[in-house]
Parts: sequence; C-alpha cells; structure tokens
Amino acid sequence: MKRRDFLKTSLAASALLGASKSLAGTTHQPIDGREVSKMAFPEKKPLITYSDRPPLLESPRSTFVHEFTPNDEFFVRWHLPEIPKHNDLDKYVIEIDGLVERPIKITIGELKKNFEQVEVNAVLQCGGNSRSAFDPIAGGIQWGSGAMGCAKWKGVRLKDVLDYAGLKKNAHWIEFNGKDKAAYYKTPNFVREIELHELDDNVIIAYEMNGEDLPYLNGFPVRLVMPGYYSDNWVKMLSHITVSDKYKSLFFMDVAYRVPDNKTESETPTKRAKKTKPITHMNVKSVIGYPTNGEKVYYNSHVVVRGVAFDSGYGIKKVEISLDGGKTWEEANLKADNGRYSYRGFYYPFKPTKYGKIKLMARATNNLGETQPFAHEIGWNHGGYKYNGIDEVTIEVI
Ligand SMILES: Nc1nc2c(c(=O)[nH]1)N[C@H]1C(S)=C(S)[C@@H](COP(=O)(O)O)O[C@H]1N2
Ligand SMILES: [Mo]
Repeated sequence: MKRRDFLKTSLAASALLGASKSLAGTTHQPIDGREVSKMAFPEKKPLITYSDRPPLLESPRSTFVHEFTPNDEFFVRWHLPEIPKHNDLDKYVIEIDGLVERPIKITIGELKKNFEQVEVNAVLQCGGNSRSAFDPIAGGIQWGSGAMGCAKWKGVRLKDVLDYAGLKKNAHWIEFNGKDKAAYYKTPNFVREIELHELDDNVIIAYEMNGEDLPYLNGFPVRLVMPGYYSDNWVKMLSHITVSDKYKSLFFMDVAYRVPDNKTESETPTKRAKKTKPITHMNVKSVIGYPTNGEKVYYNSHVVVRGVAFDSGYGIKKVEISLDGGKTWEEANLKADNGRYSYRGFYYPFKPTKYGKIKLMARATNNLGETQPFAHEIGWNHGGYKYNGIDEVTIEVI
C-alpha cells in the first residue's frame, strides 16, 4: 500500500472512531515521532522501524483503539536476519523428537486434519515493550508501547500433538526451534525451552491469526502461542520440538529475557542482580490508543479517550483515567470481555474545559488487585523488561 493510501485509510479510521473533532491526524510522518522505513515490508503498512534486517517494526499508538490488532499493523520482532519464505506448504514439516515414544514429522495439512482445531484470543507482547520509558536507559531496542498486539489465534493444542507423539516418563523440558537463521554460523539459533508444567490447553501451535494465514513476518506458516506469557516463548516458523529431561543451557534462555529473581533486589546500571529468572507472565498494563501525543482537540468538544488493557489472564477489573497528572482518577467504561488473555477495550468520554496542554493517564487494575505503578515507582532492570508504568499522553486543547 502506498503511503498516501495508508494516510487515507488511517484518516477514515479516525473519523469512524469519532475523532473527527480533532484537528490532528493529517500527517503521521514519522509515526509517533519515530522513524518509518522507506522500505516496504510484505503484508505490512508503514510501521515504526528500528531495523530492516532483521525486521524490527513497532505498531503506532493509534493501533490500540482496536481490541484485535489488524495483521498489517501488528508489530514484528526477529533476532536473526535469515527468514526463509515457505511457499510450498506440503514440504513444510514440524519435527518432534527426543523423549517421545514416536518421533514424528508432521505437515500443516496433517495438523489441521488430525487434531481438534481450537481458537484463543491472546495478547502477544515483547518483554521489552515500552523499554524506552526506563530511566536511565536500559539496553535493547528502545520500543515505545507498540511492541504488542492482540489476535484471534487458531491452531491445535500443543498438548494433543505431544500426546500423539507420546511423552516418555522422564520428559520435563520442551525445546522449540524456528526456521530463522543467523548470517554467521557462530550466532546461536533462536531456541526456547519451557517446562512441561507450563503447558496447558491454551498453548497452541497456531496457523491462523485474525482469520487469515499468519503473515510471513509473524511466523508463517506456524508459531507457538503461549497466552499470558511474554512473547519470547512464542517461537515463529516453528520447525522443531525436542523433548528432554534436562535444561539445556542456550544463549537465548540464559542471557536474554531475564529479570532479577528477588523482588526486593533492584538493579542499577552498575550493579547486576546475582540471580535472575525468565520473564514468563505478563503484568497488568494499559495503553491509550486515542488521542495520541500532540493531538489537538477543541475546547468543550466531545473527546473519547480509547485504549486497551490486559494482564496475564486474571482479567481486568477496572481502568481509571486521570486528567490532572495522577491526582484524581475516574473509571473508564470497559468494553465486552473477549476472553481472559485478550485485550479489554476501554473508553472514557470527557469535555476539555481548560485551554492548553493536558496530560491524560490510564491505569489498569486486574482481578487480583494488581495495578500499574507510577513511572518513578518502577524497579529498574538491566534488560529493560516488563515495564508497566501508568500510560500517559499529552494533548493540546485549542
Ligand atoms: N523463530 C523466532 N521466533 C520468535 C523470535 C525470533 O527471533 N525467532 N522472537 C520472539 C520475540 S522476542 C518476540 S517479541 C516475538 C515477536 O512476534 P511478532 O514478530 O509476531 O510480533 O516473536 C518471538 N518468536
Ligand atoms: Mo521480544
């Protein structure tokens, strides 16, 4: 799609969303104040771009007015630059071996035919999402809040497939590998491991996203979906599952996607935690999709703040909005519940009665009572993971 067409559709979308009173939205170039690649990526609209190779693409904030993220606006993250395209699906197999009674090679067609097809609505969020909000700067891609998305995933239960292969008694770790490769043989493959007890009926091998084949950059033809978990485990272009009794020390398990093990121990740029653990479950979070930073709205007009909230599966109890920098809060309306792992949409209508800049803040609370902290209350960690500070957007009333 040409940039001009993209602008047209995004303008049409903001008009549909009742944002017609706002004056902004005429150009978003760059998006959210950040660079957009001149290069076109297959099946994607122009997105905030951190790298072309491997592609690192972030969704614009405006995406988060949708409870399901459109596939062509869905963020993209790969660790390795060689990402093969698989046009001949009959030749694509997933291999399952290790501690199983029957090692198997299975095609996508066989997956669909031989196992019950299930659907789960779930949020996929990079552990480093919102990393740029950490102060001091934490290492890694300086994502805004667009390294996340929510989709309807369709596939088959991983458990059913493993049962078919027949887990041996001492099976404990399951290792996942995808088809992507490093440019140099010394770089390790992106391999992840989970423990058998982390596996429930919601963990699926998915081949559909929002009713379509997975986009190439989101892992066509199949990826792992682990609802409630950060997406480092959601291995794309899944090609190999190995069951074992031992944890293997692998680069992407031991080095990346870990946080301090001890809650009271916080890291500083010069002091690293001695013991770390994988990031696993997502904490409660909300992101405002409309208005976006710098948006201009008319004095006394009807403005509707919109966004999404989620956690690791306990469900969202409430979302509150503050218009005065966090002194007072009012509850937003929650939209329909699309499932415990899905985004919960929220909206909050108000009429601005003061000219000039105002800061909008959103704070979600889940059914456990866990809530989003203020930015200054967040413990710093070296990798810049799990940021869930209260979201804020500054707009101007004219
Ligand atoms: N094969 C493979 N799967 C992968 C990765 C990868 O580099 N290779 N990165 C993981 C990480 S860290 C993230 S954030 C998500 C990104 O998924 P997306 O590109 O569909 O948004 O994929 C995960 N699965
Ligand atoms: Mo990630």
